Amino acid sequence: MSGGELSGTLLRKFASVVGDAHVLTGDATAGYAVDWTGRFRGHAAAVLRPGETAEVAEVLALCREARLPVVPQGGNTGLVGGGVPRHGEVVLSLARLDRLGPVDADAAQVTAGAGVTLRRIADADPGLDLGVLIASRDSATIGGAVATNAGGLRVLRYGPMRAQVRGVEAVLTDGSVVSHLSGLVKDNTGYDYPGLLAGSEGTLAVVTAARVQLVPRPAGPVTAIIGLGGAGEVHDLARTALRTVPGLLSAEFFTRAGLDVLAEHAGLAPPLHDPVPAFLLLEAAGPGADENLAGLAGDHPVAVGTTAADRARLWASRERHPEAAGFLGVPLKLDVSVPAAHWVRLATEVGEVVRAVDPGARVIVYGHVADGNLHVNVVPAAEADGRHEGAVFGFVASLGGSISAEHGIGALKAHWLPLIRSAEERALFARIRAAFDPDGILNPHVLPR
Ligand code: 2HG
Ligand code: ZN
Repeated sequence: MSGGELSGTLLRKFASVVGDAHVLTGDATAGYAVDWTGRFRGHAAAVLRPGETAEVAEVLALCREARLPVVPQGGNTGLVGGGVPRHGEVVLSLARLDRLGPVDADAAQVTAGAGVTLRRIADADPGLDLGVLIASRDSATIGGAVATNAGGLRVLRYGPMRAQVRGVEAVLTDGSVVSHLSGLVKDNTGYDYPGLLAGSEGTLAVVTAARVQLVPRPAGPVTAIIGLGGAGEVHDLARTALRTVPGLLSAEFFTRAGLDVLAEHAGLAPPLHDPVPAFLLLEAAGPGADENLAGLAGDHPVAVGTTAADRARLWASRERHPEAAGFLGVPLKLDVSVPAAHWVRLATEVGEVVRAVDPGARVIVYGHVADGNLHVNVVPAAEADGRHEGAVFGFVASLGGSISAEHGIGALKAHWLPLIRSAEERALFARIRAAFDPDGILNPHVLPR
């Protein structure tokens, strides 16, 4: 069965599980069928909004019985089309699973339903914080962040989402619930399926809750934006910061090109008045953080913020970069990483690589310099027929890099997975997938089978 053909009987069965109000069809599904960039659009056969894990299990069992493809969706902040029903699938929205447990102060952990936003988890305890910080934290939910192994602005310090996960509860397509939420740090009792589900992009099981390790809230954070001559200087200074600033939390890169777009279209005030081409944002916490950052800036132009308001103002220059390309057109968001030694080449040459296949394309680069991760936002002038992805991913592969540093493969990159994963690896992926979801109903168009 495919989208648009759901029988009244099946819709009534769904409604008997989740309630009439939570089976959406027709126009009511529109917001669930497009990503926020507008790049990925589809059509949902129906949107189902269960409120309990048991309802997720019943709904999935019904979908399996009907061989109905399902796209799990959290806050719909993904950038690779992984949560959009591009082929008329049923959308399984986990937004209503929004129960946040009490913080376990002894373990510094909390259990959150899949629909809890990252902001709520970060704010759950005044002395603790979530190690993963992403710009979309007000909408992005923990289920989606686990399923995509979200990265973000503090990976250099705390690692990606997988590193924060101490356990998950998830529903398999046969309706069975697997749950391992005790949060033990040491627990060698079999396969680490929570680790496997992290980054599985909704292809193996539906994550309904996660047990998350929290980190001590950074004390006295200081944010600095340093103006530099180019990506080479950014890379060198970020390396020095990694070696010499013990409380370093973030090392972020952006350029004047992106800032100019944000100034023109969003009225963003530039952080520095000096006409420098490249910027390094550093954030550090703990004793000596401000002296450490001032020492690193040396004679370069620098803006420093220590109050919440000043830091937020400085961060806006970096955190609003994902919006910049959207002011120029419908962007392609390519998210790549390379070994540290090649990052400067990637950052300086990728614009030319894109323009070789589309001379009129606009390219805005920024990213997480300490992780070798660059965001290449492309606004095509020529048809978006795969030429941009092909050019960038081919270049990245030639540098020994990855075509997805943090956003996942989704639908956007599925075609290029063989560039960086061998036939043997992909065969193993397929076997794992078949073991979890033998009928292939979960996100069938995400990650090739
Ligand atoms: C970021 O680092 C996000 O800001 C989004 O990963 C990147 O929109 C993008 O391309
Ligand atoms: Zn990022």
